[in-house]
Amino acid sequence: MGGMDLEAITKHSAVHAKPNGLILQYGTAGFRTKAEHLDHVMFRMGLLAVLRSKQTQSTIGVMVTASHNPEEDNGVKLVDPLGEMLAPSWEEHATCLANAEEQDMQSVLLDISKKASVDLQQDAFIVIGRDTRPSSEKLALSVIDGITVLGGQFHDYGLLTTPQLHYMVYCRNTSGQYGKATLDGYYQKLSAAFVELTKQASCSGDGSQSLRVDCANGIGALKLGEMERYLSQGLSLQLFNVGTEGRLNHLCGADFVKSHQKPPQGMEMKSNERCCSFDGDADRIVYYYSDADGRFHLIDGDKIAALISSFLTELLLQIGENLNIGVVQTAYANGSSTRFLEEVMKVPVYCTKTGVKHLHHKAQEFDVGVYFEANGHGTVLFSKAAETKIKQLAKESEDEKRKAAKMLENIIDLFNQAAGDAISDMLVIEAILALKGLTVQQWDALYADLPNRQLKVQVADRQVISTTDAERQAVTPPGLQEAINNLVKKYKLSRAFVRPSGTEDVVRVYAEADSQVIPMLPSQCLQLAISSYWASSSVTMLSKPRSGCCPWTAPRMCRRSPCRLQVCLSRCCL
Ligand code: NG1
Ligand code: ZN
Repeated sequence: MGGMDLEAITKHSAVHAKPNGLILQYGTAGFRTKAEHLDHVMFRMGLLAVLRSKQTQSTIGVMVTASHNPEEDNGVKLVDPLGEMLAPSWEEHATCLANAEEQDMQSVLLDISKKASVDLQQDAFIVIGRDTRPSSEKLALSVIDGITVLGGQFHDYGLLTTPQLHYMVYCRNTSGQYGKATLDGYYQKLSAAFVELTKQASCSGDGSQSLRVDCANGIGALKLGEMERYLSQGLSLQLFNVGTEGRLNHLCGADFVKSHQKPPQGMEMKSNERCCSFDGDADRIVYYYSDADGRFHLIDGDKIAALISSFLTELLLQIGENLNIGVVQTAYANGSSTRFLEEVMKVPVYCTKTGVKHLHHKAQEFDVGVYFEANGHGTVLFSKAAETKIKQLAKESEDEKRKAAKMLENIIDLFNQAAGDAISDMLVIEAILALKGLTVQQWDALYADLPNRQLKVQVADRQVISTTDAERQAVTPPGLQEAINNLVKKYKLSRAFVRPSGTEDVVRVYAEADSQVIPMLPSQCLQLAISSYWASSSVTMLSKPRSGCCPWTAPRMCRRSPCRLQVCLSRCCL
């Protein structure tokens, strides 16, 4: 078949053989698992990227990273032409190709080409980036092997943050209109916008203090180090967890800080000084500080969205152009943040399913779409019409309006419009704090978070739980949602939900309430999930649980093996 050397593909594929019986799924953030199981997936994603590039007649990105996962994991995701996540129909192709047995590789490739109407005669161009994991370099070479055997051209950027790769793809597919597709282009664009934006900042707030950054022992350290030169005197940073000693994401980084609600190890914190943490591939950021009494205060993605939306709303009011603004959150957003945005800021708030592709998509519906996950992944998107209007006002309008429009113009450049980006978000936040003369404590005081807890549990089949209403309501097992509602209605401002994770083999439980009961709520919800599962299944328990052991632990208690919701409530899972 023209354009596909099937013999060469078979030969190379044998070098990247799939481990027997391994089945992987292209989840919300691509493939993720132990690095030693990923060689064949990388080779095959190289092949798939070529097909996607031929089909879209555009440059496609391949990022090798497992974000906030432990160092021994790795992963890969494809980036679509405008820097967005891979289209859903291609996620299915990716899963099919990754799981194909060696002898079926040729037919699966041909099948995808046919289904997606790929013109195999087209040229293909792929850009590749990788994080700092020890396994990433070799895995990126396997991607390249897949690209070249299908006749694709490529540019390997080497070490990049995930959002930098998204930026490169976006630049290349818009003929440089979005920016120059080089690291220098990225740093120049962001730093110029930051310097311009902060020119009018006063010296109030705590702008004169340097910002402490926990880099999760990941790529963020390297890239922030490179960027500091461009910012000259504009921003003073002190980097911690830069990867010279600790392990990636281990006891540090945005995910650790957010989920444990405590400071990372390896960071010296002085009271009331602002600190932030990136995750391992620098697409998430959370802020925090400890007060004079040593109490830790987390400022997560929700409060970042609140700060940014307040600032943008004010500027939009000043230019007076009726541009609409919307904030997009997920079920994990703290109820206080939603109330603050809706009731105090009077900004419309929308809830989507977990996973940035859902938020990104929804945010595209607005002139100004602010989206953040509570874990600190997010950005702001501006419609083309809004951008054109703002640029025009920045040139033509009278003084006050022009000043606001110019600020918005710089903000558009400072946000990464392709993906949530810890570096870009950090610069936006620092600029806003400086311009408004706000201290980190004043920012924190916008509203008080409701106490909340999350837990995750490994189960044999997480799909026994299915959800609706942006994952806020469980549909199965039957009776579960009702039981949760009955439980939480006893407490003020309380809410809880259970959902299967899209990236790990776990069920997640989230609860919030204005109450001391909060540490207990998630595990109570989990117990409800388990009892409703047992109530709805025909599985019979053989024996009473042993004391000290949870009733759902052992498969031996169940006649039907394997039972689908074996979970362990022992401390190891919580
Ligand atoms: P899952 O595993 O589906 O909950 C997690 C995060 C998401 C998103 C994805 C992709 C939570 C509760 N979930 O998804 O927000 O960031 O990973 O990385 O934080
Ligand atoms: Zn990440």
